[in-house]
Amino acid sequence: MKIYFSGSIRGGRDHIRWYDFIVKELSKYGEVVSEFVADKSLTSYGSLDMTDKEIYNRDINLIKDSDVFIADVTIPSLGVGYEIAYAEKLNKKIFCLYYQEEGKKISAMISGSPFLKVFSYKSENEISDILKNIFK
Ligand code: 6IA
Repeated sequence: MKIYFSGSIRGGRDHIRWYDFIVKELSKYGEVVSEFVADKSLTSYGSLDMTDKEIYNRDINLIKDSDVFIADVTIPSLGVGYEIAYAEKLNKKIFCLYYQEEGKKISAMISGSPFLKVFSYKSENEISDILKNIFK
């Protein structure tokens, strides 16, 4: 089982501790092919020795090759939104997770889409339960 995990990079890295936890949990169910999203050394400014074209091509190929697509959509990110739409066009199974905060709502294009399953969480335990349900 190949899992593509998508999370904000240039959109902002404030949520990285959650990405790290999600990637660790996902590794129980398959190979996470985009572990770099949770890489603490990857700041929004950059640390990778790749051009944007190389990043784009590599990530699109990884999405094409994956069986499941999971995104954390808490932090709005153009790249994450683009990848979700791309995965949708490839008919991938897509699950979006977000941290539920009082007074904040995620984009209607995510929560209103019939092609995505969306889950909110407030704790690591809730993330574990959501993923257990997805992969059961
Ligand atoms: O617009 P964003 O940068 O927030 O988009 C984040 C999404 O795009 C992630 O889910 C990744 O799959 C993909 N992505 C964007 N940038 C990169 C990247 N390096 N490496 C891998 N995937 C990426 C950016 C390096 C840069 C900070 C030097």
